[in-house]
Amino acid sequence: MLKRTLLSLLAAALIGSAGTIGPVQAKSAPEPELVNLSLGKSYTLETPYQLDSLFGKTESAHPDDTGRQLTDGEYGGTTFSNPAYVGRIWQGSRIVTIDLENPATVEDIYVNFLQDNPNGIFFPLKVHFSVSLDGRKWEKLKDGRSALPTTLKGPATQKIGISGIHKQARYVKVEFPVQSWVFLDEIEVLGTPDLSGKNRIRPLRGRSKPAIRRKVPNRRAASTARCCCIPANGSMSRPTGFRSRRKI
Ligand SMILES: [Ca+2]
Repeated sequence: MLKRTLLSLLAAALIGSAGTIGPVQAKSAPEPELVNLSLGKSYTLETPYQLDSLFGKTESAHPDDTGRQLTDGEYGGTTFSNPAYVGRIWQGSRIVTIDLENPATVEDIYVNFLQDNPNGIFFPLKVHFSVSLDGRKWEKLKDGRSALPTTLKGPATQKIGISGIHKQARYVKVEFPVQSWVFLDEIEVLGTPDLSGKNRIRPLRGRSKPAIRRKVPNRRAASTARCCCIPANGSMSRPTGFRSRRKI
C-alpha cells in the first residue's frame, strides 16, 4: 500500500513538473540595431524672430563653423570654448530642422547640451520634438525634459531627448528655449533605415508658442560669457576671426 502511494506521488510530481515546462516558447525577433540616421546630414538652425543685431553678433563668438557641427559626431566635452560647441544667446528659442534625406523609422532623438553656470550657460528645461515625412505636415511628439537642475554649477553635459517614437519620418525638428546662453554640440536621431514605423502623421494644430524672452537671472555671469566680444565700455567690437553671418 505504501509502495503504491509513493508511486502515485512520484507520477503526480512528474505530471506537475511536465506541466510547468509547457510548450517551447518561440524565440522573439531580435531588436533591430539602431543607427544614427542624422550623422552627417544637413540641417537649418533658425530663430523664430528676426535676427537680433546685438545678440546675433554676440553669439557669433561660438558659431556653427561648418554648418554640420550638430550632426558630425564630434563632442566638445565640458569646455564651452571647445570649437565643437555651438553657442546661442536669447532671442526666444532655436529651431533645428534636420533632413535625413530619405524616409526612415525614427526611434529616439537626443540633444547634447552643456551647463556651465559661472559662464552663464544653462540647460534648457525642455526640448520640443516633431517629425514629418514631407517637410510640410508635422506631428508634434512629447517633450524631452532636463534631468538636471539649472542650479547645478557644472560644467556638466546631458542628453535631453525622447525614446520609443517608432514613426516614419524624413525630417526631424528640434526646438529649445534660449533664455541665456545655450550650448549644444550634437543631435542624434536614432532609428532604422526601413519603413517599419507607423506612418500616420497627425498635423500640428497651430504653431507652438515661442518661449517668453526675459532677463537673465545671473547678469554678471552672462556678461562674463559675452565679454569675449563686448568690452567694458559696452560698445560692440568684433572679436578675432569675426565673420558676418546671416545664417544663425
Ligand atoms: Ca558635433
